[in-house]
Amino acid sequence: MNRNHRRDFFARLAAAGAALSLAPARAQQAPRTPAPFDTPDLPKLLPRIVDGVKEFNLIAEPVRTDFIPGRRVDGWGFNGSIPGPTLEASEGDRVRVIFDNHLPEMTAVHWHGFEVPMQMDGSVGLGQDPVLPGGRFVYEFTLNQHGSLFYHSHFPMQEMMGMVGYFIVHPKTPHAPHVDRDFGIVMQEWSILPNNTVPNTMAMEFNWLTFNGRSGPDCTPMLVRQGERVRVRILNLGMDHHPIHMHGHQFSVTGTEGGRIPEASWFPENTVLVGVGQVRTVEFDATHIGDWMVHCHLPHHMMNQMISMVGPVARESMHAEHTTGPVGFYPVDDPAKRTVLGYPQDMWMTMDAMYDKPENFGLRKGWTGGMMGMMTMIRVLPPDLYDQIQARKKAAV
Ligand SMILES: [Cu+2]
Repeated sequence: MNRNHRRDFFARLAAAGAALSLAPARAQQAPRTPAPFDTPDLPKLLPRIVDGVKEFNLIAEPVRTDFIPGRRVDGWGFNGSIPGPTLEASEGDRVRVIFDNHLPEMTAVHWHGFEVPMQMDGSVGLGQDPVLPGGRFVYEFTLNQHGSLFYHSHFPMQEMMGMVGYFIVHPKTPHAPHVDRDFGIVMQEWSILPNNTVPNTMAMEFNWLTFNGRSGPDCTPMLVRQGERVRVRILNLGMDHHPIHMHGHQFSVTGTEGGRIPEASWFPENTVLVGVGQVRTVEFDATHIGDWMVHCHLPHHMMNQMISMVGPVARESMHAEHTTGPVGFYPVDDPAKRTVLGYPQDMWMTMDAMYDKPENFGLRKGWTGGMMGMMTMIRVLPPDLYDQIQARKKAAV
């Protein structure tokens, strides 16, 4: 029995209800229900069942949000959220989305990657008329596929105002090996000048980069108990392709926006390039305890509130008294060092108290200093700390 045959064999057994796992250490654990899909910092849109159809109410509307405390943004999203709430259904389901347009201009919803009748595709002009302000359109289709799918406005500037969200379609037969955690991240980029709240959708220089509508250090970390198997799905809808890097573990790319990759084609990486319009799904066994960064590796995407330097850094030589730099630059005591060309460069501001969430409990003092832009964490926790954080989360509700 080769490796793939063995996997098939176990998949069949698991489907038959046997509490089996490919990981020997977890073989005794039951049951094998799929892990819930978790998009930190984003809500879910729950359906009603109407005559056997999963019915969702989706509303396009202006949304006021904060990327970090104090960075107010007026964008457009769905049901009060940027990105929009996560929809979930299963392969074979019939779904109906009652869509209302509360924007001041026309729009529609495109179901990205869905194999649906053209009239349901949300491609305005070609497949349907635009949904006018105050208007309603009812989308209805049967899900004949599974995967990390998503929805978005098909008007490009509306995409850059924030209009995208996950629509996860779970497979009829769960994938093997079983994962204990299933996380989702939506990546977006924004150009918002200081003292403005409205994104400049035409700009090509982005100074705010977000995971699930937040920038580091405000991205709520993904919490994992040591030994668990983890899936992370990463969606990109912006103007740049983002190489997403994870510290502490190697992972396999196990899926794309088009579906599951056969295991024989998996390959190891620790940085996966997620192009615009794509989803990349990665999986790994969380064996190493630690607070591991997950971030875009483009240097400019690891920063907040970027503006061009017009101060000391742009000048050839400066007297020491003029080069102390704004608050937050790493302090240099030696006046001679302050005259080094190029100084200052990187920011160092720690704001741990501002991000005192249960999920951040136990992080090293000063952790906020290095977390900016498209940056979050996977915290692989020892069982006692994991339980302690869960208790704090419960107490905080
Ligand atoms: Cu990036």
